Amino acid sequence: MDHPAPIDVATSDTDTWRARIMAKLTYQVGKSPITASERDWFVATALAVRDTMVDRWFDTTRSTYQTGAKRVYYLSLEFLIGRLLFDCIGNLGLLDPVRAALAAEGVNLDRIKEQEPDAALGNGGLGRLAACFMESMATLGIPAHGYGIRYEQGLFRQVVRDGVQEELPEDWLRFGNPWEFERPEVAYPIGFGGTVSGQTHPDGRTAYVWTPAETLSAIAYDTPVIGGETATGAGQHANTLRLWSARAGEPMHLDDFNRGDHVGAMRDRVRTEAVSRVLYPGDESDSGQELRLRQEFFFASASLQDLLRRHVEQFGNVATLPDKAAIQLNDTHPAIGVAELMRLLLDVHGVEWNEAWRITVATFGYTNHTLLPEALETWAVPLMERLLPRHMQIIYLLNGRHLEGVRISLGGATGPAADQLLRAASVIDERHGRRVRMGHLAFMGSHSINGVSALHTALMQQTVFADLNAIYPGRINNKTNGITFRRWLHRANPGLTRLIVDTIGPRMLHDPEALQDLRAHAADPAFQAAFARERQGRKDALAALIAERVGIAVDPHAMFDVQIKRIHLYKRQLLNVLHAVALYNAIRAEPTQDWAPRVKIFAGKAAPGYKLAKQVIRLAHDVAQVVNGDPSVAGRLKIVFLPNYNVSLAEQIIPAADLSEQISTAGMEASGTGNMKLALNGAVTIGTLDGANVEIRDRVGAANIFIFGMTAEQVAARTRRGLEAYEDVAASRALSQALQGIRSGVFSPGEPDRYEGLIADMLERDTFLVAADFESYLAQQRIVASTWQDPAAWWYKSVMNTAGVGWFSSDRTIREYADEIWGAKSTLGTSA
Ligand code: NBG
Repeated sequence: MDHPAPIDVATSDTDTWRARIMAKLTYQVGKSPITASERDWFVATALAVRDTMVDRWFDTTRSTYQTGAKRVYYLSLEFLIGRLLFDCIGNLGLLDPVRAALAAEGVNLDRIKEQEPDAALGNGGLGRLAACFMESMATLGIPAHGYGIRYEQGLFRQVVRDGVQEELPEDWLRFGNPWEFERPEVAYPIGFGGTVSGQTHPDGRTAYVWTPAETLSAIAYDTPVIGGETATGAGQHANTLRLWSARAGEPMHLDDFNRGDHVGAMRDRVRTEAVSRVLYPGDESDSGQELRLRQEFFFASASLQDLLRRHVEQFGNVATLPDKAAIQLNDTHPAIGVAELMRLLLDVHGVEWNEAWRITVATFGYTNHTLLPEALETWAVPLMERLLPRHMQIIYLLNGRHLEGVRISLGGATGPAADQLLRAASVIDERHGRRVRMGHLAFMGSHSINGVSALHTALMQQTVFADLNAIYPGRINNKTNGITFRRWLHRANPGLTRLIVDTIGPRMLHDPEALQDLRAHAADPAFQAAFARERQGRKDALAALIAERVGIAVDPHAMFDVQIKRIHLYKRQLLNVLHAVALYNAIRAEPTQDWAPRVKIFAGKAAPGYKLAKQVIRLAHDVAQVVNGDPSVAGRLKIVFLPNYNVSLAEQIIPAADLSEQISTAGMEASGTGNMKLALNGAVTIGTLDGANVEIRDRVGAANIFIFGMTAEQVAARTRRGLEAYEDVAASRALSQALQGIRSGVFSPGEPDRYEGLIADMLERDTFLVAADFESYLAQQRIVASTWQDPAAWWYKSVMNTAGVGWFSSDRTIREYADEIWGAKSTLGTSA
């Protein structure tokens, strides 16, 4: 027998589960039920559940080998996973027996769940999307590996003291990680620096040999990713998330060690292993640090070596790589992989240049996640030459051939227009010191380049990639983002899910489009009441959490007006805070009016170096301090900032949100995914026509969403005209008053000019058009308030949102990637 008889994964027998968990507690955690802490129970439960996944995992791997199925490789510097316990138990369909087994020991599953630290290996949308995609690929039975870095420190923990964000390390591995398997034998050498030499063979071919100055090892850690419920069962397929950790190649300087200098002998180890120590905390922007480039090459190279080894072992020949492997680049972070695959094919596998390029382009796809100029990654040529000399050579050669093609397409035309096109199309940006444009490299090296919403894809074609799109037509396509409903509805909101199943049947659990059947119930008073009751339960729970975390008492029956996401000027939390100030002024001016009671809830982290974003956090706190303490608005307005936003906190806020704020400057939010999660749980959106909001409107109906503000086209026109905001401010009494209040120190009495910088930024160049959109936002917010006061109208819209967003399931998104980009097929139902 080559492995033990499989555990009966399908069992839902409580006693069996009780025995399994007890065995783990006793023999692996080494505790008795009397001394076991909640963490010990969590670990024992996780280990018992992991055993159940392992057999599925082996089955999947075996059948992928035996059927010769095509594999998907998802390369991402970020996986924002959160907790896995409910994901795994729920996807296996075992929540009830595991809950009952623990209860029999006097242990509460919902409490031990809190013991699991969030795996926060990402900053925001891009990283969370990668986690949803991994879960959907497993559910759909598409053979896939996620590849990333096993950061020892995830995204920083945010604490807010007197309104000021501070960053603390997030040591998520402190107590170990029960989900992963360390694979010390899976190790690849990763080189940096050194020299390249060419040797000309008798046949005239030149072979290049890169001799790195420094080599470290990438060690694999594997986590099984189990699929969820489908029409034919739960937990049927398991994929692998393989994360790399850096180890110093040579253990130590032996000469130093022999001389007795034991510390000196370890000196390089710390530096080398820093590569997988910490996640860069900037979202949408890159700090251009050498360590970041080292991280990118480290994980791209390890992943490519690993997948090439697997391919050659199974299929014998690299020429068939594009038939058997699809590699998706999640943003440009792994784009150096284009040059690394070329190097491996040319220098290691001896493939000739044109054939290597054919293989590369046919294998890679690239997803773009932002158009913000500061986020388009570039690396200084001297840095690249020093760190990756062979790759820089390859990039020059690629660029030379690419520009030659452009020249030919120009049909010999010369002059300023031709020069301009060549400069724009070049992989090397010559404008501010020579820099390698990673977006260009990813574009050239991929057969598919996709945006993440219809609007974003259209803008990609018109702006950043307009030239490359003309040179390589037909490569750009759209794949509107999605979210996994299993985490974001079924597990996060079980009460609402039960109500929906009781109303329209269980098909929606594996066929999200079936949610449309709810439309027939949207106007039914009895259903509305039941829907509202379920949501009220979650609002009561969130009110309790707010009291516990920040000590603010909120009315759980007030409208919960929620903006949760990274703090960024383009996302315009400032617009929302200014609305809070305007509302505060209005309530005080007319205290006897029938105001719709509101609680404004904010959560989100600012990049540590992003000063203006941190100012916005502080302003929200200052305004909250004054508003929450003013008895003249009591019962009508409260403002809450919940610190340390992460996946687990999102799971608690989203089911309790009434109003979803998606108010970015049109054209700037590539898609958004929080917008989808909130609408799915019945929040009504107030938003601009930006990112996926446009498609949400199309699906829930324009009458069931509150749209305001300039369109992307109007933003572009206005930006060309100039961005001064003095006139817009003068035209809005509410805005002028709000700004005047802030500037006169109403909210920062000890320091009236605390927000001068923030306000000057808006008045002098309102890049994000806060002032220009303010009146239109205010007008929609008034309509929101009056709708809230008409419960039948509100609940109708709310139900229509849940009913309308089935299309935003990441299962749908992944099917589109699989069919249209990867050519990968589900193996469900194919027995090995
Ligand atoms: C983000 C965009 C979001 C989008 C996610 C996922 C980055 C760099 N970009 O709008 O801002 O939803 O990517 O595609 O995180």
